[in-house]
Amino acid sequence: MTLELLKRITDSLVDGDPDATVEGTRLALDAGLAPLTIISDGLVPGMEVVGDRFQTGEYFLPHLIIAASGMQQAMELLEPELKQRHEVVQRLGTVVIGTVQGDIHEIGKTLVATLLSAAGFQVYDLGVNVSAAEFVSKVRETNAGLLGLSALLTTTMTAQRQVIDALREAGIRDRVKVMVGGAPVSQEWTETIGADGYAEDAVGAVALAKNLVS
Ligand code: B1M
Repeated sequence: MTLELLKRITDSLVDGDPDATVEGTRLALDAGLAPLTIISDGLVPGMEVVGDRFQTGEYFLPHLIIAASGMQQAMELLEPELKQRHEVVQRLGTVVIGTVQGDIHEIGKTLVATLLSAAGFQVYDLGVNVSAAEFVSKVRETNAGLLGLSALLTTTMTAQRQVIDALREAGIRDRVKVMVGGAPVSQEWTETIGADGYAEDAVGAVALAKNLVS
């Protein structure tokens, strides 16, 4: 039953049927599945198949857009559940997060922001296509101890380095820990650009954030 429900969600993304994605997500929640299981075992595998088919030329941009719309609508259902299940008693710290300039991929970044918020961080999500100057300005304004930079394209991950350089130029690099993530990002890249930490997924990002602020 559980596997069937998760497969139904995965298939709905691959088939480009956002209504079925939302319906499957609602059924999975009603059946008592944890929101994180629905994301990691239902939604993410579907997005991976869509991405792979795009890469091999079997799918085109409209397929990506339709699948992303299904995933986003499902996330709207799951976000309140994710937050509700982590009753927050104290603020762990302040995080500014966004997707770097030139990059409009928002699903992974938003998932990271949601889980950080659910874990007890005060989160300022600047959205997508965020310039280095905007990141610097928000870190200053909020006095955030942590900055999260998401990049999904090999062509935009270099903007993560530009943000770190901009923090240094603004004289506030030592006041904020920088964590980076996104599909093309690696530990090696993190060290190359002088970031403070890298997480492969949203759950890992929460653990890393707690570690960096402790
Ligand atoms: Co785009 N896209 N896309 N896309 N897209 C990828 C990334 C791609 C790998 C597809 C492919 O070719 N297989 C490829 C990049 C290739 C590369 O650079 N090596 C690609 C491309 C080429 C493009 C365009 C250039 C296509 C074009 O126009 N010809 C274009 C670029 C637009 C731009 O940004 N300037 C483009 C556009 C789009 C859409 C707009 C259609 C849509 C995004 C819609 C939206 O976000 N609102 C889209 C989508 C949906 C994808 C795929 C299919 C799925 C991304 C996603 O949402 N995954 C993607 C293929 C893939 O990843 N398999 C692809 C689900 C999400 C939960 O995972 O985002 O990886 P992810 O986030 C994870 C981790 O990475 C990590 O945690 C998250 C949760 O576990 N993480 C962090 C992310 N940020 C983090 C930050 C952290 C820590 C962890 O700390 C701060």
